[in-house]
Amino acid sequence: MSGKIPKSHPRYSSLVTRERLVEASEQGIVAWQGLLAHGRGEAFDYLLGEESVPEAIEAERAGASRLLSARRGAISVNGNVAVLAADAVRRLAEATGAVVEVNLFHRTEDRVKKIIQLLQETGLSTVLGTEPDALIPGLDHPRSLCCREGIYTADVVLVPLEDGDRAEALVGMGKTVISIDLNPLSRTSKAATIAIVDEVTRALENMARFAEELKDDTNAIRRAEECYEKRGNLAGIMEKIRGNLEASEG
Ligand code: PTJ
Repeated sequence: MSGKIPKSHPRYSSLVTRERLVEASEQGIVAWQGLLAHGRGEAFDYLLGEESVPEAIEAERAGASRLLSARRGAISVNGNVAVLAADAVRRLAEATGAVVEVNLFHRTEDRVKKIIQLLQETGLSTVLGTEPDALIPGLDHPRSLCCREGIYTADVVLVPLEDGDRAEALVGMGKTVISIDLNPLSRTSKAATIAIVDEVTRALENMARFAEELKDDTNAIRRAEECYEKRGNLAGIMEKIRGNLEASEG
């Protein structure tokens, strides 16, 4: 399908990404609702200049460092994340030792299996999610289902493209929550301990690179964690959006 999009199109890569997500919905990997979520993300990405702004890079370095210093790290993966960034998830998991767990809002067992297969095709040997044996307290939808070996006992959880109430519930369990969400105003960004406002493919690739670079440098890991201050970081992101809007007014 993406072969039909001319390479000369000014929005080529964005259109190819959309086609991949549409194909993955037809294959039962991405939820239909995931297409709507992607459109919302694209709008915020546009406002941010479709690049990883310095505030995002700083949060990505802090997030990768926090996963490296975790007692038990977990990376939660849904349909959109698997299609957009499976290989970066593998690299990040390998560099940090975090476990990968499929956790879905629109959960069906068929989707869980397909997403695990997609992740395993990158070379990831263990992916949790098919046999949840614990519940996140306070949630009455399928995202509460999780694995004791994974998200349930992790002290640090990375939640890309999340719905806000699970992020809040995980923080309520005393966990450090790292979110990736292009909407700086979302409940997820507000609830997270470290809120990365960046496109998920870029964000996970940057995090994987930072984790690979920093993994043996405990001083650099500590410095990256200490440098991050959420309120100032999100204020910088809002400033960037404001500046881009003002610049476009001419
Ligand atoms: O695969 P499932 O069943 O778990 O469903 C996944 C979705 C994404 C459908 C589900 O979690 C959902 O409905 O999420 P929301 O509540 O729509 O929130 C998704 C958030 O992710 C929104 O704030 C979007 O702005 C943001 N977002 C969408 N695409 C991207 C993104 N952020 C970063 N990168 C993206 N590519």
